[in-house]
Amino acid sequence: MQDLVQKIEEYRKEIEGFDVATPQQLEAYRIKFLGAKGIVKAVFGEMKTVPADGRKEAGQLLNEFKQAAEAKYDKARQLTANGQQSTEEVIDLSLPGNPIEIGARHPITLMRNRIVSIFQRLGFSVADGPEIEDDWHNFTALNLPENHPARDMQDTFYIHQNPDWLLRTHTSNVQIREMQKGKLPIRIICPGRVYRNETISARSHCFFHQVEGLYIDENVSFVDLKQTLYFFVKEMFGKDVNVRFRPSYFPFTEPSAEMDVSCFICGGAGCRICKHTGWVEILGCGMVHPKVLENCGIDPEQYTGFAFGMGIERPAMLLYDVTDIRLFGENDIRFFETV
Ligand code: 2NL
Repeated sequence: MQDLVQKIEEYRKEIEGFDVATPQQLEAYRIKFLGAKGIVKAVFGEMKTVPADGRKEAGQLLNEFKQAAEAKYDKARQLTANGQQSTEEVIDLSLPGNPIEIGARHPITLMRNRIVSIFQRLGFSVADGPEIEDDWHNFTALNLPENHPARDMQDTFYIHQNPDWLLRTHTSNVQIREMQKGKLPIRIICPGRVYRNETISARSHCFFHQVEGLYIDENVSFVDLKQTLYFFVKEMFGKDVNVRFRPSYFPFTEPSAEMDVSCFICGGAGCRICKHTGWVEILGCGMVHPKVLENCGIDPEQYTGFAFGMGIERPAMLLYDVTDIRLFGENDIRFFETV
Protein backbone atom coordinates (compact mmCIF):
# COMPACT_ATOMS: atom_id res chain seq x y z
CA MET A 1 0.00 0.00 0.00
CA GLN A 2 2.78 2.36 0.96
CA ASP A 3 4.47 1.43 -2.33
CA LEU A 4 1.37 2.42 -4.29
CA VAL A 5 1.05 5.74 -2.48
CA GLN A 6 4.65 6.55 -3.26
CA LYS A 7 4.32 5.50 -6.94
CA ILE A 8 1.27 7.67 -7.41
CA GLU A 9 3.05 10.60 -5.80
CA GLU A 10 5.89 10.21 -8.33
CA TYR A 11 3.48 9.91 -11.25
CA ARG A 12 1.67 13.06 -10.11
CA LYS A 13 4.96 14.96 -10.23
CA GLU A 14 5.67 13.50 -13.68
CA ILE A 15 2.21 14.56 -14.89
CA GLU A 16 2.70 18.05 -13.51
CA GLY A 17 6.02 18.46 -15.30
CA PHE A 18 4.85 16.92 -18.61
CA ASP A 19 4.88 19.50 -21.44
CA VAL A 20 1.59 19.40 -23.40
CA ALA A 21 1.84 22.65 -25.39
CA THR A 22 1.74 21.09 -28.87
CA PRO A 23 -0.74 18.55 -30.30
CA GLN A 24 2.17 16.05 -30.62
CA GLN A 25 3.15 16.40 -26.95
CA LEU A 26 -0.48 16.12 -25.90
CA GLU A 27 -0.89 12.88 -27.84
CA ALA A 28 2.29 11.49 -26.25
CA TYR A 29 0.85 12.40 -22.84
CA ARG A 30 -2.45 10.68 -23.66
CA ILE A 31 -0.72 7.47 -24.74
CA LYS A 32 1.62 7.45 -21.73
CA PHE A 33 -0.93 8.15 -18.99
CA LEU A 34 -4.46 7.56 -20.34
CA GLY A 35 -3.95 4.97 -23.12
CA ALA A 36 -5.00 1.29 -23.02
CA LYS A 37 -1.48 0.38 -21.89
CA GLY A 38 -0.99 3.63 -19.98
CA ILE A 39 0.05 4.35 -16.42
CA VAL A 40 -3.46 5.05 -15.07
CA LYS A 41 -4.63 1.64 -16.27
CA ALA A 42 -1.46 0.04 -14.83
CA VAL A 43 -1.84 1.53 -11.32
CA PHE A 44 -5.52 0.51 -11.25
CA GLY A 45 -4.26 -3.01 -12.03
CA GLU A 46 -2.21 -2.87 -8.85
CA MET A 47 -5.40 -2.64 -6.74
CA LYS A 48 -5.38 -6.41 -6.47
CA THR A 49 -2.07 -6.30 -4.56
CA VAL A 50 -3.62 -4.04 -1.92
CA PRO A 51 -4.92 -5.85 1.19
CA ALA A 52 -8.73 -5.83 1.65
CA ASP A 53 -8.75 -3.34 4.54
CA GLY A 54 -6.82 -0.74 2.48
CA ARG A 55 -8.85 -1.07 -0.70
CA LYS A 56 -11.33 1.71 0.01
CA GLU A 57 -8.57 4.21 0.72
CA ALA A 58 -6.55 3.04 -2.29
CA GLY A 59 -9.59 3.24 -4.57
CA GLN A 60 -10.17 6.83 -3.53
CA LEU A 61 -6.50 7.66 -4.10
CA LEU A 62 -6.48 6.06 -7.54
CA ASN A 63 -9.70 7.79 -8.60
CA GLU A 64 -8.27 11.17 -7.60
CA PHE A 65 -5.10 10.38 -9.53
CA LYS A 66 -7.09 9.37 -12.63
CA GLN A 67 -9.23 12.51 -12.46
CA ALA A 68 -6.14 14.72 -12.13
CA ALA A 69 -4.50 12.99 -15.15
CA GLU A 70 -7.69 13.43 -17.25
CA ALA A 71 -8.20 17.00 -16.09
CA LYS A 72 -4.74 18.00 -17.29
CA TYR A 73 -5.45 16.32 -20.62
CA ASP A 74 -8.85 18.00 -21.12
CA LYS A 75 -7.54 21.44 -20.21
CA ALA A 76 -4.51 21.16 -22.50
CA ARG A 77 -6.64 19.88 -25.37
CA GLN A 78 -8.90 22.92 -25.15
CA LEU A 79 -5.93 25.28 -25.07
CA THR A 80 -4.17 23.78 -28.10
CA ALA A 81 -7.44 23.70 -30.03
CA ASN A 82 -8.00 27.40 -29.25
CA GLY A 83 -4.38 28.15 -30.11
CA GLN A 84 -4.80 26.56 -33.51
CA GLN A 85 -7.92 28.59 -34.16
CA SER A 86 -6.20 31.89 -33.51
CA THR A 87 -3.21 31.24 -35.78
CA GLU A 88 -5.07 29.63 -38.67
CA GLU A 89 -7.25 31.73 -40.97
CA VAL A 90 -10.91 30.85 -40.72
CA ILE A 91 -12.59 30.84 -44.11
CA ASP A 92 -16.34 31.03 -44.13
CA LEU A 93 -17.27 29.58 -47.51
CA SER A 94 -20.89 30.62 -47.09
CA LEU A 95 -20.07 34.37 -47.21
CA PRO A 96 -20.88 36.20 -50.48
CA GLY A 97 -17.78 37.00 -52.63
CA ASN A 98 -16.29 40.44 -53.32
CA PRO A 99 -18.15 42.05 -56.23
CA ILE A 100 -16.08 42.37 -59.43
CA GLU A 101 -15.94 45.98 -60.62
CA ILE A 102 -16.78 46.07 -64.32
CA GLY A 103 -14.42 48.45 -66.13
CA ALA A 104 -15.34 50.66 -69.08
CA ARG A 105 -13.56 52.41 -71.92
CA HIS A 106 -12.17 55.91 -71.38
CA PRO A 107 -14.49 58.58 -72.89
CA ILE A 108 -11.66 59.72 -75.20
CA THR A 109 -11.27 56.13 -76.45
CA LEU A 110 -15.04 55.82 -76.98
CA MET A 111 -15.07 59.03 -79.02
CA ARG A 112 -11.96 58.04 -81.02
CA ASN A 113 -13.39 54.58 -81.79
CA ARG A 114 -16.64 56.11 -83.03
CA ILE A 115 -14.83 58.53 -85.34
CA VAL A 116 -12.35 55.92 -86.61
CA SER A 117 -14.95 53.23 -87.31
CA ILE A 118 -17.03 55.59 -89.49
CA PHE A 119 -14.00 56.28 -91.69
CA GLN A 120 -13.04 52.61 -91.72
CA ARG A 121 -16.41 51.88 -93.32
CA LEU A 122 -15.42 54.31 -96.11
CA GLY A 123 -12.23 52.34 -96.76
CA PHE A 124 -9.80 54.33 -94.61
CA SER A 125 -7.28 52.32 -92.60
CA VAL A 126 -5.66 53.32 -89.31
CA ALA A 127 -2.03 54.50 -89.43
CA ASP A 128 0.28 55.14 -86.49
CA GLY A 129 3.56 56.99 -85.96
CA PRO A 130 5.98 58.46 -83.40
CA GLU A 131 4.97 61.01 -80.77
CA ILE A 132 8.58 62.25 -80.56
CA GLU A 133 9.22 63.65 -84.01
CA ASP A 134 11.85 65.65 -85.86
CA ASP A 135 11.26 69.22 -87.00
CA TRP A 136 11.03 68.23 -90.68
CA HIS A 137 8.17 65.69 -90.32
CA ASN A 138 6.23 67.91 -87.92
CA PHE A 139 6.73 71.35 -89.54
CA THR A 140 8.93 71.70 -92.65
CA ALA A 141 7.25 69.00 -94.76
CA LEU A 142 3.89 70.61 -93.96
CA ASN A 143 4.93 73.86 -95.57
CA LEU A 144 5.21 75.72 -92.26
CA PRO A 145 7.66 78.58 -92.80
CA GLU A 146 10.76 78.92 -90.62
CA ASN A 147 9.27 81.85 -88.72
CA HIS A 148 5.79 80.37 -88.18
CA PRO A 149 4.54 81.00 -84.62
CA ALA A 150 3.65 77.28 -84.15
CA ARG A 151 7.40 76.53 -84.28
CA ASP A 152 8.00 78.89 -81.40
CA MET A 153 9.53 77.58 -78.17
CA GLN A 154 6.51 79.15 -76.49
CA ASP A 155 4.10 76.87 -78.37
CA THR A 156 5.97 73.58 -78.82
CA PHE A 157 7.88 71.24 -76.50
CA TYR A 158 11.41 70.71 -77.81
CA ILE A 159 13.69 67.91 -76.59
CA HIS A 160 16.43 69.49 -74.48
CA GLN A 161 19.31 67.25 -75.68
CA ASN A 162 18.50 67.76 -79.37
CA PRO A 163 16.37 70.76 -80.39
CA ASP A 164 15.69 69.10 -83.77
CA TRP A 165 13.38 66.75 -81.87
CA LEU A 166 10.03 67.76 -80.42
CA LEU A 167 6.71 66.37 -79.20
CA ARG A 168 4.44 66.30 -82.25
CA THR A 169 1.88 69.10 -82.35
CA HIS A 170 -0.52 67.15 -84.62
CA THR A 171 -0.72 63.64 -86.08
CA SER A 172 0.13 65.00 -89.57
CA ASN A 173 3.62 63.52 -89.10
CA VAL A 174 2.05 60.07 -89.59
CA GLN A 175 0.57 61.14 -92.92
CA ILE A 176 3.86 62.67 -94.04
CA ARG A 177 5.65 59.37 -93.26
CA GLU A 178 2.94 57.43 -95.13
CA MET A 179 3.28 59.68 -98.22
CA GLN A 180 7.08 59.25 -98.14
CA LYS A 181 6.64 55.50 -98.52
CA GLY A 182 5.43 56.29 -102.07
CA LYS A 183 2.67 53.67 -102.18
CA LEU A 184 -0.42 55.24 -103.74
CA PRO A 185 -3.33 55.69 -103.44
CA ILE A 186 -3.43 56.57 -99.72
CA ARG A 187 -6.57 56.50 -97.61
CA ILE A 188 -5.66 56.70 -93.91
CA ILE A 189 -7.04 57.86 -90.58
CA CYS A 190 -4.51 58.85 -87.89
CA PRO A 191 -5.71 59.05 -84.29
CA GLY A 192 -3.26 59.90 -81.53
CA ARG A 193 -1.96 62.08 -78.72
CA VAL A 194 -0.46 65.48 -79.50
CA TYR A 195 1.32 68.15 -77.43
CA ARG A 196 1.31 71.92 -77.22
CA ASN A 197 2.97 74.22 -74.72
CA GLU A 198 -0.30 75.62 -73.37
CA THR A 199 -1.07 76.91 -69.92
CA ILE A 200 -3.24 74.20 -68.39
CA SER A 201 -6.78 75.30 -67.59
CA ALA A 202 -10.33 73.91 -67.62
CA ARG A 203 -10.47 74.56 -71.38
CA SER A 204 -6.97 73.72 -72.65
CA HIS A 205 -4.25 71.20 -71.83
CA CYS A 206 -0.63 70.63 -72.87
CA PHE A 207 -1.60 67.23 -74.31
CA PHE A 208 -4.78 66.24 -76.08
CA HIS A 209 -6.03 63.89 -78.80
CA GLN A 210 -6.64 64.31 -82.47
CA VAL A 211 -7.83 62.41 -85.49
CA GLU A 212 -6.47 63.39 -88.87
CA GLY A 213 -7.40 61.89 -92.23
CA LEU A 214 -5.75 61.84 -95.64
CA TYR A 215 -6.91 60.68 -99.05
CA ILE A 216 -4.60 60.87 -102.05
CA ASP A 217 -5.25 59.50 -105.54
CA GLU A 218 -5.63 60.68 -109.12
CA ASN A 219 -8.60 63.03 -109.61
CA VAL A 220 -9.47 63.58 -105.94
CA SER A 221 -11.42 66.85 -105.71
CA PHE A 222 -13.07 69.11 -103.16
CA VAL A 223 -16.33 67.27 -103.97
CA ASP A 224 -14.81 64.08 -102.53
CA LEU A 225 -13.80 65.99 -99.43
CA LYS A 226 -17.28 67.41 -98.92
CA GLN A 227 -19.12 64.13 -99.52
CA THR A 228 -16.75 62.20 -97.24
CA LEU A 229 -17.24 64.69 -94.42
CA TYR A 230 -21.02 64.87 -95.01
CA PHE A 231 -21.19 61.11 -94.59
CA PHE A 232 -19.07 61.35 -91.44
CA VAL A 233 -21.23 63.94 -89.65
CA LYS A 234 -24.51 62.19 -90.56
CA GLU A 235 -23.15 58.95 -89.07
CA MET A 236 -21.72 60.77 -86.06
CA PHE A 237 -24.51 63.20 -85.17
CA GLY A 238 -27.56 61.83 -86.99
CA LYS A 239 -29.34 62.34 -90.32
CA ASP A 240 -30.95 65.64 -89.26
CA VAL A 241 -27.68 67.50 -88.74
CA ASN A 242 -26.83 70.41 -91.05
CA VAL A 243 -23.32 71.30 -92.22
CA ARG A 244 -21.64 74.51 -93.28
CA PHE A 245 -18.15 75.18 -94.63
CA ARG A 246 -16.33 78.43 -93.90
CA PRO A 247 -13.19 79.47 -95.80
CA SER A 248 -10.07 79.22 -93.65
CA TYR A 249 -6.29 79.09 -93.87
CA PHE A 250 -3.74 76.37 -93.10
CA PRO A 251 -0.22 76.39 -94.62
CA PHE A 252 -0.58 72.69 -95.57
CA THR A 253 -3.88 72.88 -97.49
CA GLU A 254 -5.15 75.04 -100.36
CA PRO A 255 -8.00 75.82 -100.42
CA SER A 256 -8.73 75.38 -96.72
CA ALA A 257 -12.01 75.32 -94.82
CA GLU A 258 -13.51 74.82 -91.42
CA MET A 259 -16.63 72.75 -91.04
CA ASP A 260 -19.43 73.47 -88.57
CA VAL A 261 -22.38 71.23 -87.73
CA SER A 262 -25.78 72.47 -86.55
CA CYS A 263 -25.76 72.23 -82.77
CA PHE A 264 -26.37 68.58 -81.81
CA ILE A 265 -27.64 69.68 -78.39
CA CYS A 266 -30.32 72.26 -79.31
CA GLY A 267 -30.71 71.35 -82.99
CA GLY A 268 -29.77 74.88 -84.06
CA ALA A 269 -32.19 76.85 -81.88
CA GLY A 270 -29.35 78.29 -79.78
CA CYS A 271 -27.98 77.13 -76.42
CA ARG A 272 -24.98 77.31 -74.05
CA ILE A 273 -23.05 74.68 -76.07
CA CYS A 274 -23.23 76.55 -79.41
CA LYS A 275 -23.00 79.93 -77.65
CA HIS A 276 -26.42 80.77 -79.16
CA THR A 277 -25.11 80.65 -82.74
CA GLY A 278 -26.80 77.32 -83.59
CA TRP A 279 -23.44 76.00 -84.95
CA VAL A 280 -20.55 74.02 -83.47
CA GLU A 281 -17.12 74.01 -85.13
CA ILE A 282 -15.81 70.46 -85.37
CA LEU A 283 -12.96 70.22 -87.89
CA GLY A 284 -10.52 71.87 -90.26
CA CYS A 285 -9.88 70.54 -93.75
CA GLY A 286 -8.65 71.31 -97.25
CA MET A 287 -6.96 70.07 -100.41
CA VAL A 288 -3.38 69.00 -99.67
CA HIS A 289 -1.01 71.81 -100.70
CA PRO A 290 1.04 70.89 -103.84
CA LYS A 291 4.21 71.83 -101.94
CA VAL A 292 3.40 69.21 -99.25
CA LEU A 293 2.97 66.52 -101.94
CA GLU A 294 6.26 67.57 -103.52
CA ASN A 295 8.07 67.51 -100.17
CA CYS A 296 7.01 63.86 -99.83
CA GLY A 297 8.04 62.88 -103.36
CA ILE A 298 4.53 62.81 -104.87
CA ASP A 299 3.92 64.50 -108.24
CA PRO A 300 1.19 67.16 -107.71
CA GLU A 301 0.46 67.15 -111.46
CA GLN A 302 -0.59 63.51 -111.29
CA TYR A 303 -2.05 63.26 -107.78
CA THR A 304 -4.32 65.38 -105.62
CA GLY A 305 -5.78 64.77 -102.19
CA PHE A 306 -7.71 66.10 -99.26
CA ALA A 307 -6.92 66.14 -95.55
CA PHE A 308 -8.77 67.01 -92.39
CA GLY A 309 -8.11 67.22 -88.68
CA MET A 310 -10.28 67.30 -85.58
CA GLY A 311 -9.78 67.31 -81.84
CA ILE A 312 -11.36 64.58 -79.71
CA GLU A 313 -11.60 66.32 -76.31
CA ARG A 314 -13.99 69.09 -77.32
CA PRO A 315 -16.76 66.95 -78.86
CA ALA A 316 -16.29 64.46 -75.96
CA MET A 317 -16.78 67.32 -73.47
CA LEU A 318 -19.95 68.42 -75.26
CA LEU A 319 -21.33 64.90 -75.59
CA TYR A 320 -20.53 63.67 -72.07
CA ASP A 321 -21.11 67.07 -70.39
CA VAL A 322 -17.55 67.35 -69.05
CA THR A 323 -16.77 70.88 -67.86
CA ASP A 324 -13.01 70.52 -67.18
CA ILE A 325 -10.60 69.07 -69.79
CA ARG A 326 -8.09 68.14 -67.04
CA LEU A 327 -10.41 65.38 -65.77
CA PHE A 328 -9.66 63.27 -68.87
CA GLY A 329 -6.01 62.80 -67.87
CA GLU A 330 -6.15 62.48 -64.10
CA ASN A 331 -7.18 58.82 -63.71
CA ASP A 332 -9.70 59.66 -61.01
CA ILE A 333 -12.09 56.69 -60.95
CA ARG A 334 -14.92 58.92 -59.66
CA PHE A 335 -14.82 60.89 -62.93
CA PHE A 336 -15.26 57.77 -65.05
CA GLU A 337 -18.25 56.69 -62.97
CA THR A 338 -20.04 59.94 -63.88
CA VAL A 339 -19.47 59.75 -67.65
C1 2NL B 1 -7.64 71.36 -87.21
C2 2NL B 1 -7.21 71.37 -88.61
C3 2NL B 1 -6.17 70.06 -90.29
C4 2NL B 1 -4.87 68.87 -91.87
C5 2NL B 1 -5.26 69.09 -90.58
C6 2NL B 1 -3.07 67.76 -93.14
C7 2NL B 1 -2.11 66.79 -93.09
C8 2NL B 1 -1.26 66.65 -94.13
C9 2NL B 1 -1.38 67.43 -95.22
C10 2NL B 1 -2.34 68.39 -95.24
CL1 2NL B 1 -0.04 65.48 -94.09
N1 2NL B 1 -3.18 68.54 -94.19
N2 2NL B 1 -3.91 67.89 -92.09
C11 2NL B 1 -5.43 69.61 -92.89
C12 2NL B 1 -6.35 70.58 -92.59
C13 2NL B 1 -6.72 70.84 -91.31
O1 2NL B 1 -6.52 70.23 -88.98
O2 2NL B 1 -8.30 72.24 -86.79
N3 2NL B 1 -7.26 70.33 -86.48
C14 2NL B 1 -7.62 70.18 -85.12
